[in-house]
This record gives sequence, structure tokens and C-alpha cells, in this order.
Amino acid sequence: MQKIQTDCALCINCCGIDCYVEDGKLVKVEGTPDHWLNKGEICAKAKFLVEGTYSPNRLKYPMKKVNGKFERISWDQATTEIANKLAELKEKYGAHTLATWTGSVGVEHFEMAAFNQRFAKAYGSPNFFNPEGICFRTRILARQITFGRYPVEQPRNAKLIILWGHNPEDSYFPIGKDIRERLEKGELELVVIDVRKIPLAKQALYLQPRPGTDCAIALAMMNTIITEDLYDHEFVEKWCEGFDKLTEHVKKYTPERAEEISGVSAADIRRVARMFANTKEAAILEGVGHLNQYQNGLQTERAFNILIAICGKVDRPGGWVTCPQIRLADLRVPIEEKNLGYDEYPVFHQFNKRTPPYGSASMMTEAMISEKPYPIKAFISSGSNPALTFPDSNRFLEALKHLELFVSIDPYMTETSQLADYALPACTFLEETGIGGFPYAISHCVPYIMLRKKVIEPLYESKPIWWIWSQFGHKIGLGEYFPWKTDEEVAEHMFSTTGVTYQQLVDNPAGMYFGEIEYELFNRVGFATNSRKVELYSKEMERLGADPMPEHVEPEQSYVANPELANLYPETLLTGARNQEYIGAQMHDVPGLRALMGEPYAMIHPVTAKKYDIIDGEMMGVETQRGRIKIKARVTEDIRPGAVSIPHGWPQANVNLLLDSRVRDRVSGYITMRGNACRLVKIDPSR
Ligand SMILES: Nc1nc2c(c(=O)[nH]1)N[C@H]1C(S)=C(S)[C@@H](COP(=O)(O)OP(=O)(O)OC[C@H]3O[C@@H](n4cnc5c(=O)[nH]c(N)nc54)[C@H](O)[C@@H]3O)O[C@H]1N2
Ligand SMILES: Nc1nc2c(c(=O)[nH]1)N[C@H]1C(S)=C(S)[C@@H](COP(=O)(O)OP(=O)(O)OC[C@H]3O[C@@H](n4cnc5c(=O)[nH]c(N)nc54)[C@H](O)[C@@H]3O)O[C@H]1N2
Ligand code: SF4
Ligand SMILES: [Mo]
Repeated sequence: MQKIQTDCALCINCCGIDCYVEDGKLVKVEGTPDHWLNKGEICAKAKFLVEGTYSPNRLKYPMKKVNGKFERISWDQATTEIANKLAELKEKYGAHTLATWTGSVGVEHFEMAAFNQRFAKAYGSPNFFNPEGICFRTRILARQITFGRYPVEQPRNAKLIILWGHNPEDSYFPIGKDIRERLEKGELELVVIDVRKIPLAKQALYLQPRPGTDCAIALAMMNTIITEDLYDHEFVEKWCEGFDKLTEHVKKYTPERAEEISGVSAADIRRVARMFANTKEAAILEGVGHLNQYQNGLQTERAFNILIAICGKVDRPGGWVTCPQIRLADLRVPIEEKNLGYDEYPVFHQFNKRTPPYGSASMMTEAMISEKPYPIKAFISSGSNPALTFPDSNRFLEALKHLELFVSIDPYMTETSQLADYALPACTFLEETGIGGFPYAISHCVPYIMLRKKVIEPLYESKPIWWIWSQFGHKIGLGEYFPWKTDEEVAEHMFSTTGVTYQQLVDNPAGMYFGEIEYELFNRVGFATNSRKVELYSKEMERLGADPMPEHVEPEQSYVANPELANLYPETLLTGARNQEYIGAQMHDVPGLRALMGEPYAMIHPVTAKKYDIIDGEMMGVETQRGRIKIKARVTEDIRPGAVSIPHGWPQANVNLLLDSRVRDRVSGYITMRGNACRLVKIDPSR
């Protein structure tokens, strides 16, 4: 049996794994014992990587839809026909008629996003979309607004962690494991602020807010910290811009007012504020997307930034620290044309004249449907399953009807691939050599890179993602942009700007770790904002038409903002809390994982259940203005009364049928995935 050390690209954590191969077949997966991150452990998903890889749901060959049915075709035919159609559509509608899309896999599979963008932009279209338009960009942008750079959580050095809208034991397995271990050793104090009483909350000071009110809590914590003179005077005086304005601004956010808004007691708010300000090594550890995917998401993130800043916890051990970033080669081709969303969401697209290389996802479906500002007629999705994961399936399905070409590239025959004109089989990360590890510190990870090694030969006719985009390129006359011939050449090129060679990564199979953090970096370089200071008050946000300091804004469908709607839909829908067993809509067909979590369920409190006469385990309806799904009830004390928490990505209970992509964060344009008004419906068992 051969052992191949590589990284697990199933999720953003990128743990180290040892893959065992016998006769060319993957037979076993274990954690790499000396990997700095997961130290030999792997989560439920990775334990079933063998079953997942050899799933009967693998897409074996390129398929073309003919008269509503898929037919097997050759790669040559598929790529030639798609290239010809793209050329025709460009002629007819202009290059911006192409939209390309990649999902969460495009975040940890670097070639995927790189080649996707390279093709779209070489073709002449600005329309590249990815999770940056719905998932984690808001947290990055808000921190760039505040600090001029992107400091991230450093939980391993913290003595106090506020887990704020984040359940890492499910979503960030190695971080969650670390937190639990340190808690058990007594090295750590924990505060959990979450609508659900997550397992870690049982060993923490636990605060349970009304959904979407976290910004008010953060503002009231600032109120306490300033009133009680607990802030870091030296840091504030030297490094913060707008403290006087902030002091005035937060006066109205007394803990008592925040209690009225959030339901968390004023005493608890004061207590947490004091603990946080008085613990030197303390950090807010928040969800990657969760609170950003509320209607006041960007401003909530700004409030967290400001809390960190006035307590002097930036660029200091255990707080939020600036990590060195490893820059992979940039494969993007420059393009002048504006992104979709540029005018509608100026903070997102124009902050300090920095234009992101992707459009607002919510505008993509709108443009397909309205043909404004121009028709989008071609859509290529890779590494994503938007038919299930796009936060408003109805809108996504409606948008598809307007297309003249729809291609889905995925190792599996997904719900999205089923709808496509062409379904093309991609390799899984185990079947191609590429970039591994995580060179950019996006969340609470530190940058490190690995060689993601080919473990097995591509199954069936699967092809590496770079090869597929390159074929489109060669066949449409853009061959000069795609000179690479092998996985290794691509990886070598992408590593060429990192200062690390391909050979060094071959020699260091557990990866190379660039964790050297310069504390108090500000003393050397200041902050990269216009004022060179931390901007508590952002003039640039004000110029772009947004509040310069965060305010509490009610989710527009909350019972406070819209009592009439609440008469019909009195409960609050929360979607997408992660389960360790699954990633996005993936792996639901893996028997080993199904044995652990066989079906989706909606968490509801006994008080909510009683109101509708629903018992634990019963199938019930959940309805919003957008639609209805049927799902099993899990009745538990571990959720706030009135909240209904449903995971996303399940075909038999697709929660995205309940969301409305027109309900958005007005600053970032993010589609609201939580805080929507809903109701439960007792299903008559006799019907
Ligand atoms: N209601 C609701 N909706 C949500 C969310 C929510 O919280 N609530 N969360 C949102 C967020 S944050 C995100 S990031 C998105 C995620 O949305 P998606 O990215 O669409 O989610 P996945 O189902 O993980 O899709 C990834 C796809 O990539 C495929 N894949 C895996 N490996 C490879 C590979 O190597 N090559 C190729 N070509 N394909 C590969 C998988 O088979 C899978 O089909 O969902 C969003 N949708
Ligand atoms: N196993 C697994 N891991 C994943 C993923 C996956 O699909 N599966 N997806 C990956 C992706 S794409 C992303 S973006 C991240 C997402 O990761 P996160 O955004 O960190 O999501 P969770 O860790 O599930 O934690 C979110 C918590 O927020 C709570 N919450 C909901 N509403 C509120 C509120 O209004 N206030 C407060 N305070 N809490 C609230 C929920 O109850 C939940 O416990 O995870 C990544 N990791
Ligand atoms: S948390 Fe699990 S799925 Fe994610 S990288 Fe680690 S082992 Fe793989
Ligand atoms: Mo995400």
C-alpha cells in the first residue's frame, strides 16, 4: 500500500491528510500526524472520502442534453460545440453575455477560480461570480474599511474568545477541536453569542440574541466600555480616527436599549463588555459568513471591528492579527467594463476606488431575467451546485429559462448538472496535482501552502479544471492565454510568485507554514486607510452613501419592522448553520455519512412546537412568502423560541426555495439568508 500525503480540499480548512492507495485505488484516509493544523485528526466528511470519491453519482463522461435527455459525447465534441456557441453568443450580444460562476470549492481549489476568471476576462466579460458575492467578502471588506488591511482571528493565542454566530465544531473542525481542548485544560474562557445553544455554549457564558440584532449588542458593549473607561487609551489616542464621534454615537445604545432590541439582558451585555475589555488576549471569533448574511451584515462586521479597535486588540497576540499573505500568480486578464452591482452597491464595488474582480451575485440572476443592463445568455458553473445553494432557488431556476447556453462542470451529476445543456465531468481534488493549503488568511487560518498531490488517476473521463477551461480557450481562439500542458506546469506557474518552489513543496509534504506574525505592525507601517489610522468613522463610506458608523437596522421581515407580515409569518427563519457531516450540498449520498445524519431537520424550541401542535420527529411544513418545504422537526431547548433553523443544500427539503434574493443587505448587496419571516404548518397525517 502506498501512502501519499496531501491536503484535504473538501473544505476551506485544508487539513493535512494521508491517503493510502492500493492497486491505483484509494482505500483509506487518515489525518497527517505532523500537520500543523489538524495534527492527525480528520472530520466526519474526510473519514468517508473513499466512499465519496467512488460514489455511483460520479459523472462519468461529457453529456449533452438532446430533446430533454442526456447523451454521452466526446470531450472534443463538447468543448468544440461550447466554444462555437460562445463565439456565436458573443457576436450576437457582446462578450458580457457570458457569466461564469464558481462555488465554495473555488475558494480552496485555487486553479478553479483562477482559470474561470482567466477565461471569462480573456473572452471579454467582466461577469465572474463566486462566493465573494454572497459568503465572506463582506467581512474582509469591512475590515479593510476599518483597518486598511485584513487582520484575522488568532484563536490559538487568545485567553478569552467570544464565539459570535459561529459553531466551529461543525464548520471549522480543527479550530473547534482546539477550542474544546483548551477549554478542557482551563486555558481559555469562552463566551458564546448565538441564537442556538451550540454544544460549546454549555461550557461558556451564553447569550441568546434575537436573530439579526448583534450589531446593537456590539454597540452597547462599546457604550459600556467607553462609559466605564475600559478602552485602550493609548491605542485610541494614537491610532483611532473618530473616537469622539463614536462616543457620541454609542450614547443612544445603552445596554438597556440593546436589551429591548436583542432580548439579551443589559447585565450580560455589561458583563461581556467588561470581560472583553479587561482580558488582554481576547478575540471575537465570528462566523465566516453567518452574520454578514443578514440585512445589516456589513455594518455588524464594522461594529465588531470597532470593538476590537477601541480595546486595542488589533495586531496583538490573541486578538486579530495581520498575517503575511502568500501571493499566488495572478491569472486574471485586466478588464475595463464595470461589474454588475457597481452602481447599486458602491461601497462593495468602489470603496477607495478598489474594484473587486467579481460582481454581486444577486445582480446576476436579475440581469438574466430582465436583460438589463444587457442580456446574459451563457452561464458556466464550476465547483458549485447553485440549483440548491443559490439563496433563492426560484429566482435561479427562473433565470435559467432565459439562457441559450448553460454548462455545469462538476465531478458528480448534481441537481445543477441535471439542468444544464452540457454536464462535464471534472476531477476531484484527489485526481490532479495542484495548489494545496491556504495561502491567504481568509478566516482564522494562517497562511500555509502545500502541494496538493494527485493520489489516484482521474476516474472515468474526468478532466482537471484547468484543462477544461484551456480547451474552451484554444477552441475559441484564445489559446495564447492557456499555454500550460500539465497539472505540474500549472502548479509551478501559480507558485512562481510565492518565493517557494515546486520542488520545495515536494520535499515538504506536510506543507510550508508562513505563520510569522509581526505584532504591533502599526508601529512600523501605520494602517493602510486614508487617515493612516483605524477608521472608527469612515468618511469614505459616508461619501459612498452609507452610514459612516454602524447602526442597528432591523431585518426588514422581522416582527418589529413588519408586524403585518408577522401576523401571517410570525417565526424567524435561519438557514445554513453547518453540520460537520456535509459540505454545502455535497456528499448526501454517502452511506457512512447518512448513518450519522440521514436527513435534514428544522430545529425549533418546544414553545414554538407547542404553538403549532408539532412533536419532535414529526414532518411539518415551513412556509415563507416565497414557498413551502416539508421537513422533520427537531424540538429542542437549544434554540431561541420563534427561531427555525434549517441547514441548506438538501434536495428533499431545499431551504433556498424559501428565500428571496431581493431581500438584501443594502450596503453590500448580499442576499439575506437569515431573519426572514416564516411560519410552520402542521401536516395532516391523513392527507
Ligand atoms: N440558504 C442558504 N444558502 C446558502 C448558504 C446558507 O448559509 N444558507 N451558504 C452560502 C455559502 S456561504 C456558500 S459558500 C454557498 C456554497 O455553495 P456551493 O459552492 O454551490 O456548494 P457545494 O454544494 O459545496 O458545491 C460545490 C460543488 O463543487 C463540486 N466539486 C467538488 N470538488 C470539485 C473539483 O475539484 N472540481 C470541480 N469542478 N467541482 C468540484 C462538488 O461536487 C459540488 O457540487 O452556498 C450558499 N448558500
Ligand atoms: N462541515 C461544514 N463546514 C463548513 C461548511 C459546510 O457546508 N459544512 N461551509 C463552509 C462555508 S461555505 C462557510 S461560509 C462557513 C460558514 O461558517 P459559519 O458562518 O461560521 O457558520 P456556523 O459555524 O454554522 O455558525 C453559525 C452560527 O450562527 C448562529 N446564528 C444564526 N443567526 C444568528 C444571529 O442572528 N446572531 C447570532 N449571534 N448567531 C446567529 C447559528 O445558530 C450558528 O450556530 O463554513 C464553512 N465550513
Ligand atoms: S475539516 Fe474535514 S473536510 Fe475540511 S479540510 Fe479538514 S478534514 Fe477536510
Ligand atoms: Mo461560504
